[in-house]
Amino acid sequence: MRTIHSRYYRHHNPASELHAGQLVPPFENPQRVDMILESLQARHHGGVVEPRDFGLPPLEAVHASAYLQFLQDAHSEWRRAGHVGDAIPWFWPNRPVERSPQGIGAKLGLYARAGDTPITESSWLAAYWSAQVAVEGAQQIIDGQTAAFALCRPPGHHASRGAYGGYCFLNNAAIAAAWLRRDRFGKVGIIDIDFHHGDGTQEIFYEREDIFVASVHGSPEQSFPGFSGYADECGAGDGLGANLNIPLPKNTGYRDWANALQHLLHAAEGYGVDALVVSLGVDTFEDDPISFFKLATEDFIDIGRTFSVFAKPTLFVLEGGYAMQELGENVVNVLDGFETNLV
Ligand code: Q9C
Ligand code: ZN
Repeated sequence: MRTIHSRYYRHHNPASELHAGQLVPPFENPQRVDMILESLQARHHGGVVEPRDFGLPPLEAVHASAYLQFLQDAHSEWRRAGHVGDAIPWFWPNRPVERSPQGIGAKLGLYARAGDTPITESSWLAAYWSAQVAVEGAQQIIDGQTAAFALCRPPGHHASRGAYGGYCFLNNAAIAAAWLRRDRFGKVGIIDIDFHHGDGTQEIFYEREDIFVASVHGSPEQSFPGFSGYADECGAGDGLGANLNIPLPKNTGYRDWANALQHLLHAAEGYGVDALVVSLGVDTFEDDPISFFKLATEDFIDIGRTFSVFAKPTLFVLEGGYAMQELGENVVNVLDGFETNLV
């Protein structure tokens, strides 16, 4: 399958990340994409193309315009306030906000859902093109490709309609799903297999019946984001029954994890989805530095195979995965598992 990729991924490159009370080198860094590109090339994948520029409309279908404006202005406001380096939030309202804040400090607290995602001078550029990569992938599915891989960076599934965090600014998978839905497909499914609960994606589509969202992830009692991802979150209003969560405990291995994925796909089938967006995180890997599942490198081949058996137009959208040494192999294993089953 074809890979869509933008060279602007390098433009989000923060100096450090707030992790367990320390500023450490970011887990989510440009080298991740380098590793994946290297494996794609080594294993002769179906070519890498740059996205077209679809502009702001696909982003505005999913995100609030005040939020998009904030992302574009945040770092210059940070500098105008006399701050140096990357913009990192340090206080939060933690209550309903009655008036829009004017200072950059308060704005960061209003729009950030976590302190782990610095905003640099060119983060917007990288996030914008990451989203365009996802839209281009969706467009290729609309134009008749059976599968495509959107090599997005920064990732997206923690970004909600009006908030960033968990390394995410724009919800690439949600933007792609909304694009697929608008242009051609009646019901779109998002299957999120990143280790972390896709809280942003869940929130964006929680009341919509035309986009089915399902996620398997580390249990909220034990892992980020911690405020959502419980099994009783089933959607609301028109979207009741269109959201499905399977949280799993520490040290879950492939057998249990794969059963959960089967369950998600079975539910998506029952719901009648006619295209799939896969939020593809490989931070379920046993040696991932910030996660606690026990999937092995070979298991990712079987994951790809499982999606190919589902036999719907499928867009893979990259999310997390931080074990640098095996990252490329794990990701390409999913794509290979998907493709080898087709022959
Ligand atoms: N102390 C994705 O995989 N960071 N995001 C918290 C842990 C949260 C992961 C740091 C991890 C977010 C796309
Ligand atoms: Zn993750």
